[in-house]
Amino acid sequence: MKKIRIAVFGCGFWSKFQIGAWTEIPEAEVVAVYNRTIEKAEKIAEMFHIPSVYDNPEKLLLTEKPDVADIITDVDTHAKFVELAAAHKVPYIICQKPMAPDFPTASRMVEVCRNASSKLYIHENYRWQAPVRRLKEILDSGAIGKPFKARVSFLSSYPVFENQPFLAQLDHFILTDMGSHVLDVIRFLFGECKSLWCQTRTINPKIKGEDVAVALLEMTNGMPVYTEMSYASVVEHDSFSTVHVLVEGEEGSVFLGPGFEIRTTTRKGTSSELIRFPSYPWADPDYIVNHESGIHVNRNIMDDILGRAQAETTGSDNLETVRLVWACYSSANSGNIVHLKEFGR
Ligand code: 89Y
Repeated sequence: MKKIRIAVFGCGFWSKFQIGAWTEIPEAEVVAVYNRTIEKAEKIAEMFHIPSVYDNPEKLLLTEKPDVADIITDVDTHAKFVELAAAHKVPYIICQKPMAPDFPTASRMVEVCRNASSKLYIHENYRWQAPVRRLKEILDSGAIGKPFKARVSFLSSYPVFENQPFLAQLDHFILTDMGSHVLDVIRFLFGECKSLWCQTRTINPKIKGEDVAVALLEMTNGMPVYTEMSYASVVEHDSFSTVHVLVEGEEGSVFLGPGFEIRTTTRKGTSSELIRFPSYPWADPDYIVNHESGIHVNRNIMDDILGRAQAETTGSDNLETVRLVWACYSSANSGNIVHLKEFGR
C-alpha cells in the first residue's frame, strides 16, 4: 500500500499526541518533522522513528514534497505555515485549532487555500471524542424525543498552564482555547447558531486573557443552549479534558457526565452506560478521551483524502466555529446580543 506522506510542522506539547494518533492510521506515514529549535524536532523524530528533521520549513517542503502538511505550531504562526504550504502547492493541509488568532486571519487562510487548490482541514477533535459521538447517536435515535434545550459545560481547575505555559500569555484565552472545542461540539450536536450573548471574566491573576466565559446561544432550530467554560472552577466533577452535556427532549433527557458516563432518562426510568478507552503508549491518561479522539479526527481526514468519506472539520466548516468564538468576544465587549448573520460577513 502506498502511504500518504505527512510532514509535521511544530514539535511542541501536542505534537507527540498527534503524531501518536497518526501511528494508529495504517495509510499514514510521517516522513519529516520541522521545528525552529531543531533539538525538539530530533527528540520527536527519535521517539517515532521519523527519518528526516528540519529547522527550515521551506527546505522541508522543497525536499520532501509531502502529500500533507500537518501544522501543530502555536496559534500565532498557523497562518504563516498554512500559507507557506499552500504556496508550495501541498495538496492537503491540516492546521491545529484554534485556526487563527482572529476571525479575519482565519477567513484569509480558508481563501488562500481555496485559491491554491490545497484542501484545508482543522484538527478539531472534541466532536470526535467517543462520549460525544455516543451522545449524538442517542439524540439521533430519538430516545429522548425532540431536544428543546441543552447545557454544555467545561468546568476545570486542571493545571493546564504547567503543560502549556504559553496559554497564560494569550490576550484571548478560554474562548479561543476551549471555546473552539465547546462551540464546535455545540454545532455538531445542535446545528448552527442564530444569535448569542456572552460574558467573560478573568479570575486567575497570573494569566493575561479571560479564564471564564458563559454564553447563551439561540440555535437556528430554536433551541436555547447554555454553555459555560472555566479554568478557574474548583468543582467536585472536573470536566478536563472533555465536556459535560445535559440535553432535554420532549420525551426524556440525556446527561453526559463525570467518568464518561451517559445517563438516559425517560418516563420509564434511567439507564446508564460507561464509555471506556484502550490505552496507547503515546497517550497521557489524564487526557485519554482527548488523545484518543485524535485518532478519529485523523481517520476522518485520511478517509477524505482517500475519497472514502467527507471530512467534518474542513477549513470552511471550522470557520463557522471561529465565527462563534469571535461573536462571543464581540458580545462580551459590547454587552449586546450578536446576530450571526451579521457577524464577520
Ligand atoms: O487545547 C486544549 C485541549 O484540547 O485540551 C486542553 C487544552 O490543551 C488546553 O485547554
